[in-house]
Amino acid sequence: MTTPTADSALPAPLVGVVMGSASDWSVLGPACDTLDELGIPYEARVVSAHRTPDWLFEYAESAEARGLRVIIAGAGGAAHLPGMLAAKTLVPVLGVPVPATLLNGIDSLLSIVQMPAGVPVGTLAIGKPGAVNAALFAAQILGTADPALRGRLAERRAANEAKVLGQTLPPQT
Ligand code: RP5
Repeated sequence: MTTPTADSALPAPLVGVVMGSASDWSVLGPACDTLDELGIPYEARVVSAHRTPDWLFEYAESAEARGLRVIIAGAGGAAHLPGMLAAKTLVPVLGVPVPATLLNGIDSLLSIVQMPAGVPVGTLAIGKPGAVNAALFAAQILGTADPALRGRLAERRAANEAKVLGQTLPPQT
């Protein structure tokens, strides 16, 4: 099946970044940027639970054998993509609610977070902050078995800390 792709330049993806529609790319793109920054190979694909259900099953069922260790799944509206993926694989799934409807992502958040007991989906914040945190969470999961990656994460935290500590407030007007 041919779907839009935007893979990392590195070979052998460890993280699958999937989204329900190409219209979700502006939200999920920052997750890929964060994975790039940390040197984590990924693949990015459009996989729709309701428009391409057979492709969803194929993607989830082949994920582990293809070497994926974490899946980041973003979707808007009813947002059943992360839960359906999680139902078909033991690879951990991190769900990112996308603000795609008049409900601004609250619908997606509630749909993704309310998985019944038995099939977990790790749910992040709505929109780009959730996408970036999903990438960082994926990095921390991979980092449990990759000391060099843990080091890069620690450097990133230290750089953010130094940035905040170096901030000064402008004079009040
Ligand atoms: C969901 O419906 C997608 O994840 C997207 O957020 C939303 C709207 O999709 P489009 O109609 O823009 O393709 O399946």
